[in-house]
Amino acid sequence: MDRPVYVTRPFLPPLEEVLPYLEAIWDSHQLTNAGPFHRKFEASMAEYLGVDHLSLFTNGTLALVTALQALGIHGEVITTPYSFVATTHALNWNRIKPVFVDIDPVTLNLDAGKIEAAITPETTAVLATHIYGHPCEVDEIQRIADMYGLKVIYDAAHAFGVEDAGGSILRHGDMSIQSYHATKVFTTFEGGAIISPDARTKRRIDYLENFGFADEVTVVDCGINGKMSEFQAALGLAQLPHLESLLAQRAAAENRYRTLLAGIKGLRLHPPNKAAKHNHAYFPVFVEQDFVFDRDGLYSRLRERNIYARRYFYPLITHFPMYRNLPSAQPERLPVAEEVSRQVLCLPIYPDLPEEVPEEIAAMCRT
Ligand code: T4K
Repeated sequence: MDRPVYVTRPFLPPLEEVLPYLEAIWDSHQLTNAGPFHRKFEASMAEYLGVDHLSLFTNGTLALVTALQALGIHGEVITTPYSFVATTHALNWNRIKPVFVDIDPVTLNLDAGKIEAAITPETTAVLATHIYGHPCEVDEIQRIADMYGLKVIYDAAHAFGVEDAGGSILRHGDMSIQSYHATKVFTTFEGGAIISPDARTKRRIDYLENFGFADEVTVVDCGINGKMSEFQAALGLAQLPHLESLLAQRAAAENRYRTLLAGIKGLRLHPPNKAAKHNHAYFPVFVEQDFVFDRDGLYSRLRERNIYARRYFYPLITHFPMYRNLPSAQPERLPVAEEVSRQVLCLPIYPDLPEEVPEEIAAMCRT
């Protein structure tokens, strides 16, 4: 490729659509602290996603750290080794012990069938990621949580706009978090949100993200500064009108890959997302033993052609020094995650992905 092709490329709304927002900010001098764009974007985003109680955050990681605080999670939390490291770091920041459980070989989400065996008297919650936007086994996870009195938190950083038959995937569990980072389907440069189940919980989240202030003189808890700025909110408002067409372009890119890469020996495609509405956020492929190269060989050959695929998620979180000595992090306890992590390569996918990219990758894989 003439120009580098990265795993993703954020959509930016035309600058002339953003400028009026900037002019209004320059006019009002309201830069942050729940200003008019923040309020409008929060309401618009909740409406778009089909949820009632959404609190904007400055990024997804702080949203997750705060969600765990708000729910009073402590002790041990059952979680997945196959996610972005922020999922587990958010537990660590709350001095919570992660207990890793293997993933399902098909969905690559936390294997609900293995949760019960990992529960101890210290377990207070399950933290699962809807990986690549594929919904977790939400009903089974809730059944187990109800039986053992556990909370459920979903890291929905990849699941922007994903819906199951009943509506937004974000309505499940006790809380879900989102990320609007530059690399995500929907971006405010940095950004995130917590989706709460009711207005009371949202109010508490709104206190917690603003140092715990309930009003000018009342601090109700040890909160943090997790607020989204007016600039980020303005970017969000400018992006929203473009979303549906961006999702359609992503779907077309995924279809192109599926057609061109079908039937290549040793190159396994992730099954299409079964969700009622999907966001085509990632396009992972899995390099098996009978492929012409190994996974890193394919990764390097693509780089030589200026195509920068990424190994999301390799290494596993359980390989990082702050987690690898935990008993639940031992490779023999996580055989599926270990194997998938060695095989995975996420190919570039974004709305204006040049058509030659899937063609070039397919041609290379077929040589
Ligand atoms: N939970 C999950 C499951 C997550 O995936 C994430 C974030 C979080 C929680 C935490 O949410 P945030 O706190 O981030 O809101 C990236 C992102 O930094 C990270 O946000 C994301 N997950 C993760 C999956 O990927 P890197 O280290 O791969 O990013 P980077 O800078 O290498 O970017 C990848 C490619 O994207 C670049 O090669 C080019 C393109 N890119 C990137 C940026 C930052 C752009 O074109 N423009 C840009 O501004 O981690």
